[in-house]
Amino acid sequence: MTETFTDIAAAHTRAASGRSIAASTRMEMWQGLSASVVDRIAERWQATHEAYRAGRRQHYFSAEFLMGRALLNNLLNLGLLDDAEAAAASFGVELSDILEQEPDAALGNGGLGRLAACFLDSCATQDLPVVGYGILYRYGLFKQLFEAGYQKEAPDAWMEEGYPFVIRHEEDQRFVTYADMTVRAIPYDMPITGYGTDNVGTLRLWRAEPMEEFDYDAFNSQRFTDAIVERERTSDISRVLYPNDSTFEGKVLRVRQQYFFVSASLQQMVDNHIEVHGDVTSFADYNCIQLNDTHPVLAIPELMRLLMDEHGLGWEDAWDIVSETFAYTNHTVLAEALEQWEVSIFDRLFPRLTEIVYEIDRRFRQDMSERGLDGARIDYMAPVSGGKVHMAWIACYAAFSINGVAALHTEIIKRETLKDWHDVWPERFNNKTNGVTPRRWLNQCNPRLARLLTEVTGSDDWVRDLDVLATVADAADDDVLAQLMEVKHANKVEFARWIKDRQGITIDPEAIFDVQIKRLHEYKRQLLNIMYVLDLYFRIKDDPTLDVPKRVFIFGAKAAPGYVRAKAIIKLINEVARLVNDDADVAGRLCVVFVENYNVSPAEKIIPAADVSEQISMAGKEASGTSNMKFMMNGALTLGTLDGANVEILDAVGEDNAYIFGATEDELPDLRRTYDPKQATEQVPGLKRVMDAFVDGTLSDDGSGMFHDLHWSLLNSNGYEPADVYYLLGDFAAYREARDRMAADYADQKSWARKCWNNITASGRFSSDRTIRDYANEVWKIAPTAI
Ligand code: NBY
Repeated sequence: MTETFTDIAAAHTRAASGRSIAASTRMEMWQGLSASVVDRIAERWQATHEAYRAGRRQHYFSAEFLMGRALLNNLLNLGLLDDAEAAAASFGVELSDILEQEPDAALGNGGLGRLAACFLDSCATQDLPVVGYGILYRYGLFKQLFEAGYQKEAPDAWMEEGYPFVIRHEEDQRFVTYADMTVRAIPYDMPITGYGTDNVGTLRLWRAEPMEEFDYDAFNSQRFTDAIVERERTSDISRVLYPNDSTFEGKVLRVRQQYFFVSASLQQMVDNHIEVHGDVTSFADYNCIQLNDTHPVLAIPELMRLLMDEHGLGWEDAWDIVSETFAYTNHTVLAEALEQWEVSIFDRLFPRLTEIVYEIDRRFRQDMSERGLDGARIDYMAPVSGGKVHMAWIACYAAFSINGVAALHTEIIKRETLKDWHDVWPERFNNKTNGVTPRRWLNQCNPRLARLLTEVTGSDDWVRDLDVLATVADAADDDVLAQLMEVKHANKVEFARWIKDRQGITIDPEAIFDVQIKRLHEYKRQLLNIMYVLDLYFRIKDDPTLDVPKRVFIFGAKAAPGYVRAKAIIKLINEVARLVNDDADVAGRLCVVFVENYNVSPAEKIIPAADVSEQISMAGKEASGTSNMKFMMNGALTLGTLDGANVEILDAVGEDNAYIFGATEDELPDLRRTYDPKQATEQVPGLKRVMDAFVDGTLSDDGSGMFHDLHWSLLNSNGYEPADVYYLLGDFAAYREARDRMAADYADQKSWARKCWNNITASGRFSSDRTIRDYANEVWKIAPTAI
């Protein structure tokens, strides 16, 4: 008798609960179904390991992987959704209720970490021999709570109730040595299934543990607590994800984390290579490493150390291998984000690596002076200068490929951020515009639209090849457009129910859903967004007969816990929400919703319901953006500046299908020269009223002064930065014009629907499958290897 999926799921559920199915919780059912999925793929996972072992392979090093939930994604990839529905039905519960039990694996901050997750999905789906390496943080990105409108942080103990999707591999442990301690690195592997393939990829996450279970001598002497404390010091390394997404923080524990996962991963890679190919000399022929920003750049000196100290190579031979192994991706042009570690920290933690870094520095300086660079420039570019180790400079020197994440961003790093390197090695630079996986961000999160697309294109081929959608760009007759609007409406109804359940807020699905979801940062300009809302509110108060369409303004954003001004903006949005939502004069016309604890799973509910995608960063600051792509795929129209990948979205859809406003990156320097925010405040109608509301008691910051600070920063220079660094007041009028026009256009539902369709069908180039194909062909030089 063959066992059905239901039998297997029931067995695993009973194993998880130790009780009957009837007495098992939905959480235990989630455990049972998840274990059944792992059971189902184990043989293929093993076969994939073996298929990739001897060939050329790619290794994606990232301090962050923002995976979100795994169960539904795996069920869809494996074609097990119906089986899972049947299992849930036999348990007497809804599958959706079981799925809602799953915590998000939030091992990342935002775009950078989520990009890594989309990339793994695309690698698996395209049978590419790629493994991701990172850290199994015990605490993921903090949980956000609102108290009186303020953000509060709570720990996210996401694995506490057990997590079947990571498998511990004790036998593959490595030791990582610091000057003051040696720790065990234990790998936990997460299977990465692809859509429509038998291959199963791997994400390897390392966890730090003490060398021995207990220091028994200390334990049995008078030093009981010392022994416990020592154990904790070790486990600290993988304890928590640092919650900064845009500013460098030179904490010792952070650099320990970085060294921890790159050292363990490299040791394993070198060991594997020797096992298969005999010795290290051919390492770079078979291995390539992509560095996701500078967080894993310690891998460069660490690989030097391993090749020289552990495997007997001389400097030149080791450097030849290193300089053919690494490729580096830059994700930001913000100066405050660039990692620069105090030499003294390096010296204290890993003296041998410090020696190696100094030798890289010495040779770099010599190399550059032979090329005729002047002393000042050499000193600026040097790996070590001013008592700091410059991680980006080490990356640029050692890597054979340096890429930005959108066309505009790549041009900016070539021209400014990394100009000196581009002058010396222009051939190293290339662009890889980001993408997002259409499995999670369309097929999975928007089943209604997925059905429509399958119907119109005649098959579900688009799930693996999003370019297929372009073939039906002109196929939208009135019937298809009507169906598209029905899909959107149904998604909005569903979102309205979700937010009602979650936060008790009632919203009207007939209104325009206008959404900005991303980390809270001044450059992303959530403040500009809420200033528009305030202005619109005052306009309606002034003239209740004003003919404006109903609007729901949706925000989702976490602020780094130490980013005081970002937290002030959260408080401000919440206060505007209170003002607007409590005012009977605008009831039914305006509503502001701040989705608490924004994360991958909430994004999957919000994006399919969105009409308007707010992508309003100051031009030149957002490297790419990826939510812009998710919205486009789901039929929301972009309201944005010419920044990051918005430029390419505009290029893909044409200007009739996007709402673009504001100063461009090349205009800003000139505009800035004469820019006077005080004058703008006086001259732009309505702007002063909005600014005054920050400080005249209309909005309360409970006497903290934080709204005064926001007001002040828009109008005054602090000596380091100009007033209104991010040009909110300069772009306000253009933003309002575009946003008003967009809202008015919404009234013509058929023409709006056609724009949505044009966005969806033009989104093929923003599939991460395309991005990954470009990396695989142009940088990694790897080929699909189906099992
Ligand atoms: O990377 C983001 C960019 O802002 C966005 O434009 C781009 O689309 C995305 C993917 O390329 N950068 C980002 O998310 N950065 C971080 O999350 C981050 C995290 C940690 C640190 C710095 C940045 N850190 O220094 O610890």
